[in-house]
Amino acid sequence: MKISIDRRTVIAAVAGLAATVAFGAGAVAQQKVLLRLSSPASATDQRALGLEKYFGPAVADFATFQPHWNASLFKQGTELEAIARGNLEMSIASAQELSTIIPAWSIFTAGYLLRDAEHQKKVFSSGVMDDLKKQTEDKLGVKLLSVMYLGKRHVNLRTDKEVKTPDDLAGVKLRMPGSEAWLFLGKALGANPLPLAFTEVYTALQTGAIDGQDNPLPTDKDAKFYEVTKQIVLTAHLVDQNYLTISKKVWDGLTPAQQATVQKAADEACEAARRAQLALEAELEAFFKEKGLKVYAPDIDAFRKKVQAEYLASKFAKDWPAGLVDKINAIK
Ligand code: KDO
Repeated sequence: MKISIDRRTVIAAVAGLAATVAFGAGAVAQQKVLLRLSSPASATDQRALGLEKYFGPAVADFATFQPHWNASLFKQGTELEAIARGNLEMSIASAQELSTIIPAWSIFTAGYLLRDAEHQKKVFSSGVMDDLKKQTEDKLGVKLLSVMYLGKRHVNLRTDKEVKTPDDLAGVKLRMPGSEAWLFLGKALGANPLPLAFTEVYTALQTGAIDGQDNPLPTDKDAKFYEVTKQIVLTAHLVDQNYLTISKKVWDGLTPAQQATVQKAADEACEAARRAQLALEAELEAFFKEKGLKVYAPDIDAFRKKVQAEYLASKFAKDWPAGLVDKINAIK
């Protein structure tokens, strides 16, 4: 039998095939899970770099990682609510934010509790936080994937009077992120805390609306706070941690293999960012001195004593799970 195919049939067949391919590709693309992350972190922050390099590509087979930096999608502090409402898939959350919804989280907002990056990582994976993590999933629909090291927070001032003890911070207008737990930390340090969004801090320092702010050295460099301040007091009052979070609903919609890939990618990205932050912390003192800032250690014992006493006597401590401070301290 002779099969004859005319030109029109060929064109129609090719067009049909093209449509099938296009539709097929579209269908595959549509099946990809969209993972939008919103954070006030800048695109050059080590956490952002770590996630873009190690998280996005590792999940690309089944998910589109779409980060929005500089709080360009959601305002700082509103991300958890956005996830809970199904409007956002991922965020970089702080214990301070979590404590506004689940008060027990305030334990991780206490100054001079976590000792360093290693301690922070061990505490996160030790099991002592399991109950808090579970409550966060159940009440908020937010799953904590991994812990992120932001660095040791230090006081950074535009004034040049030296600070040795908490008394020297009396009356100093110290910007803190806008939540009760953050403001309490500023007060515990001896300062007069003022709430302000991270994205507004540079201008507030420049204009003198605030006398100072507190952040880890890598953040001070990244946000260029050294351009508008004169000194960094190495108070190391908080080993700051953030958590890489994902919507529990989105997580539950992934296959077990995809969940394992997301978890591994999250851990690797956070580990890379942690190493980068630590390396920067080790070298930045010299950078700031070169820029003309005074960088020095105050009487850390005086700060530690005051801050710890303030926290233990605070209303926050009443919400802390019994025995958790001791368990955290016992992790070596
Ligand atoms: C800040 O607002 O000072 C802070 O350092 C608080 C952190 O918890 C974190 O949210 C961070 O900002 C942002 O990611 C910007 O780096």
